[in-house]
Amino acid sequence: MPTLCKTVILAFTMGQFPLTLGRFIIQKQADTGATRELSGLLAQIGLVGKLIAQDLRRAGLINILGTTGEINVQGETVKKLDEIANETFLKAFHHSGLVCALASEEMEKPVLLPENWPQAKYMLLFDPLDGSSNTDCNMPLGTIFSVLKSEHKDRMPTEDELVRKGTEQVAAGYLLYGSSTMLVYTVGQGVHGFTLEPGIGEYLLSHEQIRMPARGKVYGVNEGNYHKWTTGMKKYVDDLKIQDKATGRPYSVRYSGCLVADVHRILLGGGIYLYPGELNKPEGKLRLLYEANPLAWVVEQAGGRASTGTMRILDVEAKQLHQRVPLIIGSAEDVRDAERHLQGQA
Ligand code: AHM
Ligand code: MG
Repeated sequence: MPTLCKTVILAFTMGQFPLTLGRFIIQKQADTGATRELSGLLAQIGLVGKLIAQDLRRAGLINILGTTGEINVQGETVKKLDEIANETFLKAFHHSGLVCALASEEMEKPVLLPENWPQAKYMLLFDPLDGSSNTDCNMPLGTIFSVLKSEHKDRMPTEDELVRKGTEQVAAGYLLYGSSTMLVYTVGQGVHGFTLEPGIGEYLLSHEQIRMPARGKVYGVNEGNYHKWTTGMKKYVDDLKIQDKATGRPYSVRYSGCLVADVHRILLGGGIYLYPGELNKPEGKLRLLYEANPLAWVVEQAGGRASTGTMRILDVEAKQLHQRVPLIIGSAEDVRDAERHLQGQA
């Protein structure tokens, strides 16, 4: 029996009919005060996710692995799939009537879309392909997105107006391309996860109102950077390896090289992910506007915590589009422990 039939029959026998992303968004529109445009925007991100997932599934067969030979604005090697995923976003949102500006990890400057103005007041920031070192070895990848709303009724936003604090987001989330494709998002009233049912090409609600455990048993960090860390950071990770009195075991390491996959694991099962500032690079590696902010909001909405080590991520003053920030994110108690160590209090 095809898997789809099994999914639907299982849902029926449990007295439910599977809820699609589209249906769920419309149902929630009234409760959350989301506008029709925001609902349309989220649905369009779902479509982009399906297109990227399709490319990733075939990547090893159609010569789209490897690099383009270019270096992006971050000084990083551009993978062919980075460029393809970015193009997919651009095509999906040009002339969509859904957003008036786009900004991405792969583009030095935002793209303004006057053709969508004044209908579209939203602005979309995204990392089209997170964890792109994983492309060539069939490991998980992600997409991260953050949505802002222009305050001006009478004019298009300027490029600078995309550079805003995390607390100003109106929607945020990610797509995870793993053993299945998932879309997880928040509009500020909890976090919901949808799994793509490949048989019908629909996202079905699989994780409603996700809540994170207050403490977990795993940590994710690139420990190859140990010698670059501050004393507090080294001590924190050293302490995680000591047998815990309550559980009788140390924390386990789980690090995939894909922020989305590592945060998703923690969102569901608890734990902590760290990309800290380093002695010679206190700003860390990850980007504030389209990596840290959206994931921080998702995690907070699920009861977790996201910090630079000294302050809440969502309160960090945004000064530049591609600004970097240290990121300590996960279960609230684990993040508080890390903060104590990083502030030299442990
Ligand atoms: P990317 O957006 O260029 O892929 O960079 C972000 C990635 C994260 O997904 C991941 O957690 C981290 O960078 C891995 O970095 P490192 O290879 O230094 O551990
Ligand atoms: Mg990334």
